[in-house]
Amino acid sequence: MTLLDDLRSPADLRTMTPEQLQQLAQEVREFLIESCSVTGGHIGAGLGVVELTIALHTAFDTPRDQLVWDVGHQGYPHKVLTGRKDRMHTLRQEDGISGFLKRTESEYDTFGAGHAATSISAAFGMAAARDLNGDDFKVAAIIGDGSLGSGLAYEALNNAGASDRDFIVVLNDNEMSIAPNVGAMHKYLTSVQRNPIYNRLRSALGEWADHATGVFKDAGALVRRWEESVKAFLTPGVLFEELGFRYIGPIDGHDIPQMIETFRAVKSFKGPRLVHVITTKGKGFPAGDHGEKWHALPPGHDPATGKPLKSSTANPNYTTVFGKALAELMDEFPKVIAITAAMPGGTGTGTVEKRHPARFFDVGIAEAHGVTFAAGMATQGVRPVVAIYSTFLQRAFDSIIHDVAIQDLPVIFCMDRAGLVGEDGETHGGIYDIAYMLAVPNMTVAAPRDGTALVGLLRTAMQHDGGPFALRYPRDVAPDLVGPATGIPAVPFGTWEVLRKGEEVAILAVGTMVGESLRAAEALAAEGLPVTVVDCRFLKPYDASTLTALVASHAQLLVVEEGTVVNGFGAFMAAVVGEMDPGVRVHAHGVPDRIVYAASRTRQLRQCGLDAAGIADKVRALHESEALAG
Ligand SMILES: Cc1ncc(C[n+]2csc(CCOP(=O)(O)OP(=O)(O)O)c2C)c(N)n1
Repeated sequence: MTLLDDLRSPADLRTMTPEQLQQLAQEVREFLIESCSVTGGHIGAGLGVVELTIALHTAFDTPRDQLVWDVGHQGYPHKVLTGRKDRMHTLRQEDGISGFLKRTESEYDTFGAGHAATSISAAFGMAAARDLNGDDFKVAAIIGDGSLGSGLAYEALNNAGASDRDFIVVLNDNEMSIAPNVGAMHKYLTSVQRNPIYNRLRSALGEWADHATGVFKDAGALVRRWEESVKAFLTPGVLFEELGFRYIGPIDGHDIPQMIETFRAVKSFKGPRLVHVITTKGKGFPAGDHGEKWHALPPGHDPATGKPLKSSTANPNYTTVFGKALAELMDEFPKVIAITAAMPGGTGTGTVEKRHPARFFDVGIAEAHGVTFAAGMATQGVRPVVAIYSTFLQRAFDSIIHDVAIQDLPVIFCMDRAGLVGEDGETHGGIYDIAYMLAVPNMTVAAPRDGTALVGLLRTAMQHDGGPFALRYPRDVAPDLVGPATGIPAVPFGTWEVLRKGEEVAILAVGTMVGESLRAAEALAAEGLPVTVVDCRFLKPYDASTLTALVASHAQLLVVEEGTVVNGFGAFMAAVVGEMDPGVRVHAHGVPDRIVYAASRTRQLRQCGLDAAGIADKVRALHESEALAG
């Protein structure tokens, strides 16, 4: 039996010796490396905070004290220590435990997350409610240095620092976002890390002053005053101090006894305080602590090297197609630049960083800023391509309307992970972008059915002499092999393509749903039900002449989209067709109005009826209802 096998709850940690806690850290690390090699997952961040998690649960009285982890991807050690070790083999799977933290999963998960930089706001809200309720537990937000670059984090610090509430922020500084961190805050933290000498002196003096008695009492007060007056010049955490936080650190985030001692002391301090902890992302991974490489690993990898056990022969995914095409098209379009919000690898824009470094901008985890920054560039004749996942672009909705659309600026939005995203689950689902982009005046909205169409539409967007242009594409392998961008023509603006002609029912398919609809049509044709299939690659502006012809020749239109059915393309078409010919029925078939939880993307599509079988079922049902009505 190991210590980890014996652990029943975090309360057990509080009875362990420092040596046992150290051994436990080793066991947790080994367990996670092994377990994630089967399930896959975000291993890097968790490996970096094994000791920090142990120290927090030891020093704080969890679950009474509330720990609020930012993003939640670093929560694997927290899961293992809070009774979920035996379910780790179900991580990120259908009906399994989440890859992030989730209130319904454990009383220790105080606040659900997945998006970055919410922890300080949420934790400060909890502290405010605690005070209103007359409670006295502790609340601590644990946020990474990458997420600290986000506007939301500053808004929260600004709000909390002006209060005198009992409130703690733990800054987990590993110098990494997913990629190496960027920005002035990062530079500042690095300089703080490298200059801990004064801080140590200050802590020692402060402690002495606090405990000075007798003849030294006056000297103690003097030291306190000196500390106050010089700290503005010398304290490493002066920025946080100026924001109203008492700064403690930097401390070694792998030294469990030092952290426990610090957190215990910090618990007794008053007002907002920030503890700066230095950790190494991916620590202990057998192949080295390479933070970015081990950020996330696929299911079925070699625990020693991180390499997948099965080699993949599949086509490249849309991200790869996009990144390569963008870098190539930028040779032809000298005014185009690329913007990422801390995800050069995830969005494929790392290719631009290599090929056109001066035309590549990583703004950090700052989606709203990234969009308004793009708007500013667009006023100067530059054509920005903003590559942000559909789910994270939600953060920038106001910037899209207020800064881009109202001024009709030619910003190109490339929304990767649009649609169902599989194992990352409900926090990362890209199912709202059709609804939110269609609602924006001046916005062109387009979706490719394959990789070649993605490149063609990207070219169309770069050539388009108009306002903003949004392109959505899925977390999936492209169904085709894509040639060099130079050989791929633009897709004619605002057009649809009729791919298959049938009778009675026409399927208006969007992006990923084109292939599924064609497969459905094939099955239906074999049953004597020939249906029309249209690739609606432009959702807005829609192809009015093709739509008019379809309305004239079909009794029913089935709009199929990998996005929420509420206010999506189906709803849009229903309104348009209702005006054209109220006799034609329009049915919206998309992601139902419910939360779609983690499962493989294939399973999620099945659950929503968004695969060939589900689409064919829908057509059959329409046909039967028409036959009954007729
Ligand atoms: C709003 C938002 N944008 C982007 C992401 C993608 N993302 C997940 S983790 C991460 C890096 C977080 O870095 P940091 O806060 O330093 O935490 P660490 O991974 O180092 O623990 C990013 C960019 C996200 N989760 N949320």
